[in-house]
Amino acid sequence: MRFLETFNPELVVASPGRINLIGEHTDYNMGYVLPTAIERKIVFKFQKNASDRECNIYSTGFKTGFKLNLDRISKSETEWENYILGVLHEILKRTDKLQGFDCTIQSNLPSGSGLSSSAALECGLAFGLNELFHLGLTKRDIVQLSQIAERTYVGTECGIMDQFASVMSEAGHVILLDCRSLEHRMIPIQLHPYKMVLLNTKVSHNLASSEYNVRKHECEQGVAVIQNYFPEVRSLRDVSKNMLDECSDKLSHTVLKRCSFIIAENERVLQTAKALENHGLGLVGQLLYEAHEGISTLYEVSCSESDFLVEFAKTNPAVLGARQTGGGFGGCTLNIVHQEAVSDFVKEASLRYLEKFDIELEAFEVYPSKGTTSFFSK
Ligand code: GAF
Repeated sequence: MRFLETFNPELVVASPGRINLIGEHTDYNMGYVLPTAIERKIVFKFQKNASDRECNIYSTGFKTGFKLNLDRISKSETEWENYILGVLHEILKRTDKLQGFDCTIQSNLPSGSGLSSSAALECGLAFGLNELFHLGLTKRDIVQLSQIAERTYVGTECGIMDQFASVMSEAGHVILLDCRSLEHRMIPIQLHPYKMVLLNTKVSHNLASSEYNVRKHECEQGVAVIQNYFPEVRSLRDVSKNMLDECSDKLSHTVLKRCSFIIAENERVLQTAKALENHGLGLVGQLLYEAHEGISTLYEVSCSESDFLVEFAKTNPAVLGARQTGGGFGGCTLNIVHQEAVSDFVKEASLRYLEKFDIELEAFEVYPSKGTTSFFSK
């Protein structure tokens, strides 16, 4: 693209991916989650350009880019462009201060791996434009408009967790987030002598986005039935196990499984937060295994590759717990592994995984990291 010849960026933004320690699919059920940003990120570089409305976006990884006009924003046929276009659409609804800009994007965050490269892309763009043009958006605005962008332009009816974690996280902490009120508490996470290790299955089954929305609708179907008995219920977050038991024969087998998972998972988030505060890492590990069991058998958003890695982790006494993290159908498993055993664990897992699926496993340690950061380079 032409602008690259003279590109002289004035603002740099680092927009991180996230892991979720526990609390999967609870966000759109208005429950609790326990995520944190990681140090893998998307880096944006921005400059204002001379035009009023023309913008250029270039991805150095994909080696491709596109031009757009702020007066003619509409959905694209190219999926990744829709994350950008959706955010611009939402910003333009809120302010008329946006003007022409050029931007490059570079990532070391594997996409489609359950680490939320989507939210990093949306929030990093919104964060950068907010600084570049003094739009006056709060961090919470950035989180919320990014979520809406993903829903309307990409079509995933996502919850708020990923955007919130990418923007708001603090180093050394996980966020206990109430996805209904957005009240949150930073919980210090002391893992020593354990490490968090991600094993990337390198599969992202294309069921992921279609089945995601199906799960959300199944939960809503459950709520609609439960409300006949408990009218005060607004979402699965308000339903206890006893309440569900009372309505169980009115729910289809599938919807009952989905609801059971969400209710138990929500409880597991609160138990995990408590265990972290009491340095009960052993219990955290056990809850991770329980969560994966539910993800696989009740919510049915796992896959044979993730299940294999979690089962493998269970055979190693140096692993406290493991589960698939993120939306599902592949991506990464999160493992809590004793620091002295990490290298053998990764070696053995890689060998077994290669033998079984003929795929080279990717493994890396992650640390709870700070949310979006930026600096002006001029
Ligand atoms: C995806 C979504 F974007 C999140 O909102 C969340 O629902 C997650 O899947 C599952 O916990 O990452």
